[in-house]
This record gives sequence, structure tokens and C-alpha cells, in this order.
Amino acid sequence: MENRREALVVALLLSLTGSIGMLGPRAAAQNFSDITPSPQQVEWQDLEIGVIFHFGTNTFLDREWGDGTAEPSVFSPTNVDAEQWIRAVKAAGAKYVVLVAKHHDGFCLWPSDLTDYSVKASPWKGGHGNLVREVADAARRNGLKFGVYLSPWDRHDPRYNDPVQYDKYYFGQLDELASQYGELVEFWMDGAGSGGHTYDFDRIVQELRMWQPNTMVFADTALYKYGDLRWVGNEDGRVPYENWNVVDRAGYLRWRPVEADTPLRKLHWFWHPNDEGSLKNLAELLDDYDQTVGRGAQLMLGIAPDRAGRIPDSDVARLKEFGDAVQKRFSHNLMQGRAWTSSAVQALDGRTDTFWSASDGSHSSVVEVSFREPVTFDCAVTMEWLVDGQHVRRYAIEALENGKWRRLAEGEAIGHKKIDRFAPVTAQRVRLNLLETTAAAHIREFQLYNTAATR
Ligand code: FUL
Repeated sequence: MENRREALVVALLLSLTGSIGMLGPRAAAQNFSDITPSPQQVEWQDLEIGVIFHFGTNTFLDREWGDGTAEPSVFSPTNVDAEQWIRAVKAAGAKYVVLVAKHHDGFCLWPSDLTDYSVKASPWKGGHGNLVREVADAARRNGLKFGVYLSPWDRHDPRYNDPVQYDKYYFGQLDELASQYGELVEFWMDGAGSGGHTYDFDRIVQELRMWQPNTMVFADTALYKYGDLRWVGNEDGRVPYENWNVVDRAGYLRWRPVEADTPLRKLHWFWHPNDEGSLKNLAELLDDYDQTVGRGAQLMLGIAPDRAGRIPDSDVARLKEFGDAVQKRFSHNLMQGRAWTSSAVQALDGRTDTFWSASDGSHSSVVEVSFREPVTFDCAVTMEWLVDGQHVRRYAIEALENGKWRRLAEGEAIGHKKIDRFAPVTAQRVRLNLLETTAAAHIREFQLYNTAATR
């Protein structure tokens, strides 16, 4: 599929450069394998797990999408504890949080100067509260990065009916959020509900960049063509495999890694009464992990504080259970504490700041390890070093059995991380066989685990 797309793009560019050639300098050709990430994207991809918090008038009205008519007085949490939110999500392994500062109902969780429809008009802290400040501070205190979601769709503000006036309002709110709360790791632009409305997206991003040059702009590729991250296209916690980082948007190739957002309580972004039954169980969460992080993507869990302003105990417990299970599963890399030899040590040293390159003089694109004693394993974790682009197009994981290499797993994309699981195997020699690459592949890590033993 990718090769066909690549050929099409090349053909298109050849015809374009042919005609441009007569007019002036030739455009540089774009190939999928030539596109590389920005340093900020590389850093963001290493975060792997994030969360998004939904809290607002909907929490008190048992709604998912407010229509903008709720009185600010309904927002009356009694015990908002941002520190508790952050500790709960940190236990799940989250490295960054995004707060929905304004959802589609238009109600703002910070005291915006540009509207009265905010916490200012609510009974919470006598109208002197600022949730964006509290969550940003708690996140940073605990070493997590902070970002915001500012819904373009606004069902409350009358300016929404006039795109020019509304853009001004949106730019103003963006300025407030982007200039007063420190560095934002991510800025979420949500496409929901905006059908038919025109926004000046280019200006929005220019405005944001003025304050926040390093922020990752998240958007659906159908909504905004030059974002830094892309929506996965579903809310199920699943990234379709193969997952390539480079996408073709309107003829432009861009490095645009994927973020897969999915609520901890199935289908519910906001808290609802008597809803514990929709809490995902551990097996479901681990499955989400395998199908997002295990496919080179970011997992973003939706977390919903309750009417008190706390994450419910059941959710706190589930988040910890999930974080502990992931940590346990990947705590005994078999490369560590055992004797082995290899000519690709940097791929096997358990360090993500080193990588082995197929161009370092090794004659084959194979990362092979020979253990002194046989090891038993049922899972492999492979990571590409992406600074130079995503180059592995086909690979296999193989074990030597009775003098023959047996294939345990095979696939196409590796990208940031690929997790392969298979029936337990005991072997002394194991290899990552890079069957097809677009340029010299760089392998950051190749790790083996016996997950059955740590279950
Ligand atoms: C969607 C919204 O419509 C949902 O309410 C939620 O905020 C989710 C994260 O994005 O597009």
C-alpha cells in the first residue's frame, strides 16, 4: 500500500517538477522515507502515555455534550483536588496531561477576561478559582507535562455565529492560555461539531506559535492540514497496524505521529452517576496499550473527575493496577543480568539514548544475540531510532532451533515502538531480521521478555 502511495507521489512530483523546471528551480522531491521528525516530535513520542481531563458543567448535568445553556451556578465542586488527579494518572504511567479548558458548551475553567461564562461566575471558590492554574501547577510539581484543549466549537458564545468575530474571541482565549500557564506540551484542536463553520486555522496556529514555539498541535488530518500530531480516527484505543509516522495530506508529506484517545470509562469522557460498570477492566486496558503504544503510537486515556472534583476511588485503583501491570510486564528485559554476545550491542543495552545502525559497518541488517544459556520468552519490544526517519518496511523476529531459524513474529512498520507477542519459546540465539528497509535502519532497542512469568 505504502509503496504504491510512494510511487504515486513520486510520479506526481516528477510531472510537477517537469513543468516547474521550465519556469525555475526544481522542487525538492519528497519521499516517505526522506521525511524526518522535529526534535519536539521525537521528544513527544517518547512520552508514550498521556491523559485528557474532562470536567465542567456536563459533570453536574449528566451530559457528554452541553448545549451551552447551563447556568454557571451548576459548576459547584466541593473538593477539587488537582494533586489527587495528577497522582492518580502518574500511577498509570502517564507522562503528560491535557486539560479540557473549554468544551463544546463554551464554559471556561479559567477566569477568562473575554467572557462571563466561566468559573468566575460559578460558586466554586466564590468565583475566584482557576482550574487551568491548579492542574498546570499540580502536573509540573509531579514532573508531568501540561497541555490544553480549547474547543473550536462553542455552543454558548453568540459570536460563534460570525466566523470573523468568533476567530477574534478564540485568538484572545488562546493568547490567555498560551501566555499565562508556562510551556504547553500539546494543544488539542477538536473537530467535533464544527461542520460547516470556517475557522482561520492558519492564524490560530500562528497565534499559538508566537507564545509556544514547541507545542505539538493535535488535530484530525481532515480538520487541519499542518498539525504536528494526528487523531487516530476512533475512540477505541486501537491504532490500525501498520502505523507509519509520515502521512500524505493534500499532496504534502508530513511527519505526524498518532495519538489514540480513549476514555477510561467506555464511551464517556465526562463523569456520570452510577457508571462504574463502564470502567475498562485491566485486560481491556492492557489490550489498548498493546494496540497503541505497542504499535508505535501514543495512548491518551480520558479521565473524568466527579462532582466533588476528585477522581473516583474505583478509577484511581484501576489506573494504578494498569500502571503496575505494564511496569511488571516490562521490568525484566532478558538482555539484562545475563551473559550474551552480539555485534549490535547498542540495540541491546537497555538504553534508549543509544542505537545500533545498519550502516556502522555490519554487513547485514540483522540484530542477533547469542545467550550463554538458553532463555525463555514470549514477547519482543523493538524500537526504531526515528531522528533520521522511519526506515524499516518489513522485519521478522526469529529464534534458532535445531540449526534452523524459526520465525516467531513478522510485521511491516516498527516506528517508535513495536510489541510482538507469541507462544513461549526457549532458545539461545535470537535475531531481529530487517527484511526490507528504505535506508540504513537504526535500532534503538531490541528487548525480550517472558511475560507469562511476570503475570
Ligand atoms: C471529541 C469530543 O466531541 C468529545 O466530547 C471529547 O472531548 C473527545 C476527546 O473529543 O471530539
